[in-house]
Amino acid sequence: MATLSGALIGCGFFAVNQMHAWRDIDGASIVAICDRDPERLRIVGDQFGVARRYTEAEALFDAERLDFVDIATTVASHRPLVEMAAANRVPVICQKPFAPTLADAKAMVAACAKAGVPLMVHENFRWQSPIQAVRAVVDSGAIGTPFFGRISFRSAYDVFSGQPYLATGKRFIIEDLGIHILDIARFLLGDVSSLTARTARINQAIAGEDVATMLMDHVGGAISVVDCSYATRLAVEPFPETLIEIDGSDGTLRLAQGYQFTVTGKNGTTVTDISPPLLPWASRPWHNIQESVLAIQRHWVDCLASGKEPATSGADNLKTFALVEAAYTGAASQQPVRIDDLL
Ligand code: NAD
Ligand code: 89Y
Repeated sequence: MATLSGALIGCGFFAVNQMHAWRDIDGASIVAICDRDPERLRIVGDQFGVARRYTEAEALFDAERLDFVDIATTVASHRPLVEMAAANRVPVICQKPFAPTLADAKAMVAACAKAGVPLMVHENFRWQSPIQAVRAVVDSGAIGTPFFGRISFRSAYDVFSGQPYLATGKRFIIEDLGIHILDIARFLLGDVSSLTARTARINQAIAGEDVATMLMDHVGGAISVVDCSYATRLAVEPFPETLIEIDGSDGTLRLAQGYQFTVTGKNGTTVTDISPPLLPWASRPWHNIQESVLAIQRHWVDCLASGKEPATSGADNLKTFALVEAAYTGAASQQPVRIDDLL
């Protein structure tokens, strides 16, 4: 396969994982990087041996012939940068949260569609190997038709030291983390017709909500509870594990802390350890997120080569983003929100 030439925009905290993953992928290479902060540009450029460096995205697009661009900045810059990629006819990956609002997200999807440019949101949690293993069991029919799910992320891990901006926004856990867990619920149980939400702020030192509980009706008939907290102190800190319970017509599955996976079907129960691999450049406890970065970036390269739409395309991500918007409006109004009314 010919090697695709990519550029990374945004060389901050999380982009380092993306750069490691690009180095592990045969079909793609990062030939240029961009960051407004010259110090971040220097650190990442030196660490990964990238000589072509830009402090302005316009200059990057003007000077480089690119097969794709990988946007790893924070949300405020996503819309202008995605629209710049579309205007330059460059296929684009954009980090989550895709946009500040659903209206922005729709405009970004429309801009890429109009330009005929592939667009993938870096919605990586569903690419964690334990989550893929759960989906494989659901698809196998071993537990029958799912009628209930609980997708849960509860932790007291200090995410603010690595990502200080998370403490300052009016929106926190749903926009930052819940977005992944809502996406996993869609991935496992299908699209959602209505959502009811409640939120709370337990840590008074931050601006946004750090606890969210959401109840969803899935189009296929299942009900799920998605619950997220960064205010939950446990005996053993589970960050960043997503715990999953699904009950089906013929059995159940449980993905418990420590990646213990129990499946009970018509023929009995199996218990397996489905811990994710620790990649050579990864470090605990982030390793499940880090392996999913490699997986989603591989998927992007496969999709560009085959012309397939990425699983978390911009169009797909609108359906996850709508759940985020519904959770905020529903928590404010204390009323259920119909998802079709938003899309
Ligand atoms: P960060 O602030 O550490 O890094 C962002 C970088 O982008 C900074 O160096 C900044 O100078 C640069 N930047 C901002 N606007 C720019 C512009 N217009 N042009 C060029 N450079 C620009 O942020 P982070 O913690 O690395 O987070 C980046 C994104 O990654 C966020 O959207 C965050 O939600 C997401 N993230 C995703 C995961 C995941 O698992 N998918 C995990 C952590 C963070
Ligand atoms: O930003 C978040 C994400 O996407 O995964 C975990 C995180 O880093 C902190 O909540």
